[in-house]
Amino acid sequence: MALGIGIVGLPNVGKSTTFNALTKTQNAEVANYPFCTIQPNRAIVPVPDPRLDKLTALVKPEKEIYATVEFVDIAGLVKGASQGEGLGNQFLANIRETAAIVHVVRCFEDPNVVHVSPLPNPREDIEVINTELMLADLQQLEEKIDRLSREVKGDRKLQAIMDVALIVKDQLERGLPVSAYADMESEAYQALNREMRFLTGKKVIFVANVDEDHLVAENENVYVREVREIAAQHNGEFVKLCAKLEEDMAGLTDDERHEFLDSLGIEESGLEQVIHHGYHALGLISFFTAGPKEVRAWTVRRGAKAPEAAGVIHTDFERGFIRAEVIPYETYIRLGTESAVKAAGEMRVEGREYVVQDADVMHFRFNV
Ligand SMILES: Nc1nc2c(ncn2[C@@H]2O[C@H](COP(=O)(O)OP(=O)(O)OP(=O)(O)O)[C@@H](O)[C@H]2O)c(=O)[nH]1
Ligand SMILES: [Mg+2]
Repeated sequence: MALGIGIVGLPNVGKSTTFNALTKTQNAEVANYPFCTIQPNRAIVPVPDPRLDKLTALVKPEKEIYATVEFVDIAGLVKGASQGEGLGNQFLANIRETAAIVHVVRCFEDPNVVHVSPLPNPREDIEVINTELMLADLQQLEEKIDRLSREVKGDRKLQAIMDVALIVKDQLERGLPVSAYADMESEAYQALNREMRFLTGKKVIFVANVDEDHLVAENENVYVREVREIAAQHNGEFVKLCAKLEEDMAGLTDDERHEFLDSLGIEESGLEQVIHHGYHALGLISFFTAGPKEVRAWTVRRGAKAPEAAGVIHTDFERGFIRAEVIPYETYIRLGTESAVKAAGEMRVEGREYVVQDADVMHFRFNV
């Protein structure tokens, strides 16, 4: 299962350019007029992970398999989208399925690119999108509350869900996103969200799309600063990138790309940052499996115990879980091979209560 991230923003802010760069393909038509994206574009992309590469270099398997993220690129949203204005509304359903949102904000000035307003105005732009997302959530929730108010008479257990629904509705009416709800871990909220898939309940990664000149830290423009501030206020992640540049880099080899980034004084490409912030926002970590056939990265919740991690690979592994053999990543790299780790007595045998650590190299014993 790939982790899903939906890309939202006003028209012509660089969503499809970012999407194309992310997917290293050219399948989302990029054009200088609003509403260029008509059908949602989806792509599943590998999560770059230098640790996995290092492990692969040691193990020399037949295949190296990265964890994956699915990106969904939709048409730009405009004021009134939740009421059917523009083309955005019909695509919001595609965003509901995703786990997190990338909110692309225009921070570049280019008289040649048609835009809703002549100059970027991140605060206003973000506001427009957030309002539309909240209105879409509110609309859907009102219908749900109608249904619930009937159903709750026959099933008192639904009252807890109804209570949450009413609090969230009140919040939305006051202009607060669903994510402002205090107890998102509660069973009632989770049950409600499983059905509603609230747009404004998702983690957000704000992406400031700048032009080349403003990419380096010394030369940061006011727009970027504003997005960074707003991201912090919203408890969101923040990434600065130049979509155009990312797209150009998509054609380069890994080595060429790193050389290029070095010359700009940047460590990680904007796209790698988007993916990593996505992982972070969602509280996800990777663990690895390593054998002669394949070295592979898997995705699991931070805090997950060994049987849950086993279940990511196969449900049988979880059902019949006996134990996990674990080599911490650093140990593997230090000693170089699994047999060296075993010989040094550093391979650990862990049970059901073991909490998986980021980059653990794992092997599961099971019996079904
Ligand atoms: N100068 C400059 N132009 C950019 C940048 N990013 C995107 N553009 C241009 O802006 C225009 C729109 O880009 P898209 O990626 O299609 O925008 P979008 O957000 O997907 O637009 P819709 O799908 O219509 O909502 C294209 O002409 C891009 O080349 C950038 O960083 N700098
Ligand atoms: Mg587009």
